[in-house]
Amino acid sequence: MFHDLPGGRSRPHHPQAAISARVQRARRQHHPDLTKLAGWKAMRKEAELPEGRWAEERAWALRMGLTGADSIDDKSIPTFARGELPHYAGINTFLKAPYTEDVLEVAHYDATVLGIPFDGGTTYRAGTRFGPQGVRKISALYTPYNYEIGVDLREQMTLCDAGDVFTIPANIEKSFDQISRAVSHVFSSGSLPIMIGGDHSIGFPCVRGIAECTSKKIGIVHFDRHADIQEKDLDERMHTTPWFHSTNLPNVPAKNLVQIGIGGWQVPREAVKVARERETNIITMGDMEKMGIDKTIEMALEMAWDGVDMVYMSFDIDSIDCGFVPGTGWPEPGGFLPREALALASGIAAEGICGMELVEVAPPYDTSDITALMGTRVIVDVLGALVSNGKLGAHKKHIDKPVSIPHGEFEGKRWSNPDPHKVG
Ligand SMILES: [Mn+2]
Repeated sequence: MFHDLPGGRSRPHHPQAAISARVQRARRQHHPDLTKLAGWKAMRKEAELPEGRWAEERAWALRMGLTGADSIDDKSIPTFARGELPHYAGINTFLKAPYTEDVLEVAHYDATVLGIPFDGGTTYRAGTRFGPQGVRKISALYTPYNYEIGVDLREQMTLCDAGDVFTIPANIEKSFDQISRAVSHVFSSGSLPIMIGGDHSIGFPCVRGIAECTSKKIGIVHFDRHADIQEKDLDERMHTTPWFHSTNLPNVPAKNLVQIGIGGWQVPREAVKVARERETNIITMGDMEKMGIDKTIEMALEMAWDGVDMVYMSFDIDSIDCGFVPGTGWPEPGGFLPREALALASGIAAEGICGMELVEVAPPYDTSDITALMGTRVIVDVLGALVSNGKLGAHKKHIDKPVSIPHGEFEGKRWSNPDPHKVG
């Protein structure tokens, strides 16, 4: 017998019924349709991925790092750690990508990571000058493969790390000029520029660096809790101002600026006035929650891409709830959950981007590298989305005004003076 419970449910009343309910449950569990799960599909998809680059990397590691000791059975292990393994060893670049010490070489890679260690635009607590180092350090944790989307970045794209821009700590404008110059060099080469900040003031020189290499129009998708669109803050172009100056550029229309996640108690009213005047598009955290992730992506893409040729992505790590990203300059509760942020960033990247920045990671306030790890994850998820949607390199056809920056002349080899000073 079953007692009817309020709400129409019933529960077994005597032992016999309880046993039959258990049997029924057991039967249901005998034939689950695993093939409907992403987990099942992803397991099969891995078999389709090539492994040639991984084999090449191991062969290269043995050549660079010499063969390992006789006692080591795995003959792919070198004496000197080179390449991906072990994850705790090595001189870190982002994802242990090749370091293009000669920046002319970035042209040979699909994407280039560029560190921008600058926190002179910070209006509360500084520390993002260590952002590139923090992100690179924890990025060594990752393999280039993602199970769920079935992508192996090492096999399916080429990535390099061009190191950092030489910023000038006490001078925002000189730093901006250096940053624009560096970004324009990478963008002109055809490689996709991926900037790791640095505070959000770098948004303006990054966009300017791209915008000057093209006659085409650029939209911006901006993830943040803050609007960052006032003209000046504390009398300078601080990290609260990048979109005011970016949308002053002739080929960066304000109507194509989409700002996602804005809200809380840190949005200056001055910024709101500018957003209203320029008719930018603000989607609050609450809007995103009500519409859902897919609808938010759809709406943001529609507004950002309306009448432009390419879209730039700016991701402020503080758009994520500060409980997950303590290492940032202006923490604000009530932000994205990590999985929401990652899904949104991937969804925007799926249509292609002409460059991206990941800003406001401040390692001095970080705990267990979690903020830097989150930043790493945003970048690799964007790369994964670009690869899996075939959008890597889509920006190249819009480079119609490439810049060329002369290099200085230097004879000889660094650290090996053929005529060293003799002591005595
Ligand atoms: Mn922010």
